[in-house]
Amino acid sequence: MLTNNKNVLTWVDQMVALCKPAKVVWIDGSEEQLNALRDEAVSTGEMERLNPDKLPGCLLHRTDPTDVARVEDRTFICSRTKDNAGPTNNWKDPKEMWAILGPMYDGVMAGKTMYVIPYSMGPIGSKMSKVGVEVTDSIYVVLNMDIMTRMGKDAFVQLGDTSNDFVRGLHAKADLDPEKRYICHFPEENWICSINSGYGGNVLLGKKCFALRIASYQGKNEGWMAEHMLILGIENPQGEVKYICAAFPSACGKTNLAMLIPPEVYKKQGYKVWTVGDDIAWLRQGDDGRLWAINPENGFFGVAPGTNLKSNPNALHTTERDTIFTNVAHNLDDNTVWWEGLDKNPPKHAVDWKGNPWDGTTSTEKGAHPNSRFTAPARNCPCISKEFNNPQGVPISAIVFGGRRAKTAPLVYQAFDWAHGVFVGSIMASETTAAAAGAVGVVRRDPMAMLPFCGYNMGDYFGHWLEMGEKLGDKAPKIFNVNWFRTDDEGHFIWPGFGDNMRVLMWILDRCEGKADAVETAIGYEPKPEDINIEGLDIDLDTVKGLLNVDAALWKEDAKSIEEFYAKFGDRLPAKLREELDGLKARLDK
Ligand code: OXD
Ligand code: MN
Repeated sequence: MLTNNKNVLTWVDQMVALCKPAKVVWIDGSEEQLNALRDEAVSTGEMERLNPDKLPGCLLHRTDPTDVARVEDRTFICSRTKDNAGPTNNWKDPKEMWAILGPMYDGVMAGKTMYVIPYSMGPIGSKMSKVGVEVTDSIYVVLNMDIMTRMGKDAFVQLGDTSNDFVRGLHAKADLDPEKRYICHFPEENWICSINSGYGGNVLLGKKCFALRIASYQGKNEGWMAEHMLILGIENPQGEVKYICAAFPSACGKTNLAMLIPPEVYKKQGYKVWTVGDDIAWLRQGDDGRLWAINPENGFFGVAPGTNLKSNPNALHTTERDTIFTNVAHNLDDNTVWWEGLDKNPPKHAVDWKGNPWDGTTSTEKGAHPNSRFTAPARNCPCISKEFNNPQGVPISAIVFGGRRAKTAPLVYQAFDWAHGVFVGSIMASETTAAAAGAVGVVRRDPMAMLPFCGYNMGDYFGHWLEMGEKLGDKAPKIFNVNWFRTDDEGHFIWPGFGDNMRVLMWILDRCEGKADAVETAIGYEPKPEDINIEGLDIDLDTVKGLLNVDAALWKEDAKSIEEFYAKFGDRLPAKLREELDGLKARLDK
């Protein structure tokens, strides 16, 4: 036992009585204990040790082929009333859900070991951090939680001996039956239950389940925000660093933006970019009135395919040691890993993500699953911010929303004020691409990129955003929207993206500091085209003008779709947002 906290001890006793494991192991976080677990996982075949010279400390794992991604249709918010979960979440009455889950957990760990994982989301010692305890029957979970959180006995020190403010997480792999897979959240009880999955997003309960779904609810009650946002710092040649938070729907390049390499024009002047986080931000008003952010995580759970020396060299270097790879291809020639988009040399002698022999030089099948992952410690990242462990977090100058729009949204625009910025975030959307099944060009609304992650009624969530703005007053960060994905008539991306996105972030920071002018349009403030630095790029001023073009007809169409989307929320939609929509329509008509 690593704690005297009776709330923890009682709960763990209850979980032992329910799951009936043969053995209980408390995870203290020591290297000794972790090494023994690594050895055990390797000896049972759960994991494979990779080349110790090329990938020291790295392990490979394959999940069940039916268990490779988050399962939104099996994810539930079990608040006491359906209204509290809102129209965008699956809801079940907590009692009904327990009636389903209870029998499934009963004896589920018979003959197995239960690992009790104490962990802190956020730096130990920070007032912004929160503690969770996850019990699981999976060593893979323990080893991933070690990378993704501050795991071990210090988390119990952070919790203290009497507090009951910890998130309970119960995970059992059971028999991985997709029909019986449940990812359930009980926000009013501080509880998460996950069963029949071994895939990261469903079982590393500190991440999406706690740090977004439960934490968003806690944040609303406690006056702070848990957001699906990266945090990055831009250091100018004088050594001053300004921080930006940015929210994008899944698979829009958050990790790449968080770790971007400045283009030559900025590099030569001495600008640097620092990563604080790539997925989640917890934001709180500081004593100085400004908004401060921490990254509650301690590592990166990134998508491997497409990560390469051009798209994201920093991510690639981050994965060179002490990393867990999941569902990538295993190169047997040198016992390393490979994925589509890593390089042009797929291995000949390999094992694919399903565990079958695979010849990358001839096979038409993919070697790595499109959602294969690396779990890598933040400390490995060459551009990790020196404020990463700062218990105060970092002060935020700008909040950036973005989506994937072929024509509608311009490269960048600024909201008129905070409330308008909340409107801009609430209408965030992406168009489906040919890469996904289903119709192309269908608009999916994903407000603040939180659609799958908001743990309560999203109408109330918008209300909470508006309240935060009132609290922050003139100290509030400025809010922007970006779109890297405008296409020409042949469907090619016009903007180069990747590191060059910094050119847009620079205008954003200049706006925050009152150094750049803007043009007022119906949708917000836009840059003057000449204020986007295109030195060294293959595009000219006319192209920038095109990227900034606002097509009123398209926006009027969009306003109709926003109207429909808003209708879902009924009277839980703050009146202010309806006013913002009316304001947009009136401006478009002018
Ligand atoms: C993620 C996601 O895995 O947003 O970060 O889906
Ligand atoms: Mn994410």
